[in-house]
Amino acid sequence: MAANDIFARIIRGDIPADIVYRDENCIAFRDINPQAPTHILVTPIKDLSGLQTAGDDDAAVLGHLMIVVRKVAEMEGIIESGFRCIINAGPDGGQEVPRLHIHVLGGKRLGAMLR
Ligand code: DGP
Repeated sequence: MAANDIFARIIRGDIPADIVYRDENCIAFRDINPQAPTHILVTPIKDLSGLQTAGDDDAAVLGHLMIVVRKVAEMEGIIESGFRCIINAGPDGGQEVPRLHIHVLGGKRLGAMLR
């Protein structure tokens, strides 16, 4: 059965989003609650509930997502200034939407997070 998470509904066009990139394997759109001047989510078309459920056969789609992150960063003009990618995975990772997605944040100097 096809997933019905909020991002699946954006992919299907059931609910609106500010889509900045789309191809046959993924979609990228602006986060509804941006944490930086640029805050874009890159998520696969394939139903994948998170990085925690990715299998060996998902290597190509995961690699593709990273290339799209780079393209989106170029489109947003943050390739030189820099950006941060975050994947929240599972409850302790703070994942709220049960579809694998990469947060792409930039447009300001982000504080250190890992200590
Ligand atoms: P995460 O915690 O990693 O699952 O992040 C989910 C992100 O999704 C969060 O930053 C807010 C964003 N979000 C949730 N619902 C919507 C929506 O309907 N539209 C858009 N554009 N973003 C959403």
